[in-house]
Formats: sequence, structure tokens, C-alpha cells
Amino acid sequence: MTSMPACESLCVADTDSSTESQTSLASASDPTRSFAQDLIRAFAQLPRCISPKYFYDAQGSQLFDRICELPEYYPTRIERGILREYACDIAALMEPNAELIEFGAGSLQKAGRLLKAMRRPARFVPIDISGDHLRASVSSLTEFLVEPGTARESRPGHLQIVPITADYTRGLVQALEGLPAIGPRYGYFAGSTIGNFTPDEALDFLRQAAELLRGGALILGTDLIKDPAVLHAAYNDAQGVTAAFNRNLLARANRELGADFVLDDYAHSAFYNAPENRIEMHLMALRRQTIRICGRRFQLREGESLHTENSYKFTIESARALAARAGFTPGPVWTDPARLFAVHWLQSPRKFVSNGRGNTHSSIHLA
Ligand code: AVJ
Repeated sequence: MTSMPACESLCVADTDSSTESQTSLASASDPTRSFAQDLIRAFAQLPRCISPKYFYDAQGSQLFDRICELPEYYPTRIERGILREYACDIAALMEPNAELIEFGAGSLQKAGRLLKAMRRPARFVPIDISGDHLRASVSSLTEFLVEPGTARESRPGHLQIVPITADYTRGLVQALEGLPAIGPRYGYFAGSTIGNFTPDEALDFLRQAAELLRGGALILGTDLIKDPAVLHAAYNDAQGVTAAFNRNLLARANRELGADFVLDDYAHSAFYNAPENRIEMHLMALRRQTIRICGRRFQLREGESLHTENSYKFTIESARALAARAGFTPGPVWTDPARLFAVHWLQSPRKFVSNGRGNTHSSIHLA
């Protein structure tokens, strides 16, 4: 990890910033401080880029939930469909009395399907960076699990639910500190959030997951390479919710760091970079800008941008190869007939093999 100076010292050095923003940052929470550091770093370098994890404050998480319901945004709908169809098959591969750990928990609807299908799940541990959103999602999950039709053993009371507010990109072991395993561990990394990582970061994350889940497995959702027109539409919806989600990064900086971004001065730009197999999102200045963040001043010329997200797309084979490099033994894959999205079963062998190629023949199931 990095050793940037704490933001309060950055702010104290400034002569011109309001006392208000200095005080609020000096006593700021860790997420606010790391947001300030990373945003300042983003504007102090070229190309300007920042981690998409900062989209997810309470408002950003709500905007993301709206994205998931958009007609153009197929990944959530398709992954939900795959789970509706195959949750029982997936759960049948899991041992009883196991625990399910979800990374980047989101709305918990898909995990709810798995929990209902699991045999006597012992514990559910959703980890998310947005605490308020996580608490709200846990209460909807609880309602879902008490509905008639849920086996008694999957109901709250039998099932322990332990939400953790943490930034799991800072390390999985750290995020789960103080929570020793109580049985076999399975992970769920849904939504193709893995696509937010660079290939190196994804490998590093998967290695940590393989280590954490030894003797268990990771259930991994990956968005698949497809017609760029379909991808383009998914990130450029007609209602402009994705644009609002993208701009929320600046809105959050205004709210949390006392920055002075004029949101209408930035265009939402999202496009498929085919050679890199990824959607890129940027915020492009429509005119010259002088911005103040945390008391520091930055300039953007017309047309300059901040790169806010990568969303890598995979083939079924490229995802399996990546997982195998991280030490997993790829197992069954569940997908939809149009092959828009895939859910992978990645077994983590009890003895960890760091470059294990494992068994790479796939059995693919179509929803
Ligand atoms: C949550 C990272 C999977 O990349 O599709 C949706 C986030 N960004 N629309 C994605 C997102 C713009 C989403 N992930």
C-alpha cells in the first residue's frame, strides 16, 4: 500500500481554504481521508485517474441500484436470471454448515438466492464499502429470508448475518480480521466487479481469495465480451442514470471534501476500448476549469478528463485462465443462452498451488 501524507497535513499547508473544510477533514473518517488523498493524487498526475470504489457513497450506491434496473444495463438482470435458474445446482456443490462471504455486497438479492438454496448455511458475511447502503440491504435480505418458502434453516436466527463495512481492495484478510472461519468458506464476487481491477490487481485479488477460501470455492460473476454496441448502450443509458452515477464522484467531493466542481461542466464519456477489452468511463471538462479540492487548486483545460472507471470484459476461457493462475481449479460455468454473462465455480484446493493450471476443461450450463 501507499504512504501518502494524511490529508489534514495537506489541508493545513493551504492558506486559502475555509476553516470549515480543514476542521472537517482533520476529524474526517478514514474513507473521507483516503478519498481526499486519492482525488488530490488523481489531479496531480497525468493521465488523471481515480479508483471507481469512490463512486459508492450512500448516494452513489443508490444510483448504482437504479442502474441495475435500467433496460440497457443487462449484467444484473442476466446474473439474477442465472442464479434463479441455477442457485440449487450451485448450492449443491457447497458443503452444509458453510459460510458465504460476499465481496462488494451491493443489494444482496443474488446472494439471497444462494442462501435460500444452501443446506444449513451457518453464516453470511456481506462486505461493502458503503455502510448505510449495506445496512439497508441487510434488512431487505432479512425480509426476503423470512418469506414463506424459505427453509427454516436458512432463516435469520439459524443463519448468522454479519455485515462488514470495509474496503476489501485494501486486503481480504484485513477486511475479515477478527472473524475466524466457522466452517467451510465460500466466496461470492458478483456483478463482474472483478472487471474494475486491472488484470494485475484482479490476479492479486483472486490469489488472496484463493488463500482465504482454501478447501472452499469462489463463485465469480464475469461480464462477457460481446458486440460493442450492446456494451456501449449499457453504459450510456437513455435516462442518464449512468451519467449521474459518474458525476456523483464530483458531487461526493463537493459534499464530503468541500470541493467546488460544477457538475454541468463535465460530460459523461463511456466507450468500449476493444484492444484492452474494457469499458472506460471518464468525466470530460466541457470548458476550462479551476477546481479547489481540500484547499488545493487544480486546472483542467477544455477537453481534459478524469478517468473514473474501467470495466474489463472477459471470455469464459480468459476468466478461467486468470482464476487458474491465481491458484483456483475452475469448475462448472453457468451462463445465459446469449452468453452475455457467466457465473463461474472456482474451487480453491486445500493445498494452495500458486501457479496451478488445474483442471481447465469446462462444463458450461445455459440458463
Ligand atoms: C459494479 C463494477 C460491475 O462495471 O458494470 C455500472 C459499475 N459502472 N455502470 C460495471 C458500473 C457503470 C459496474 N460494476
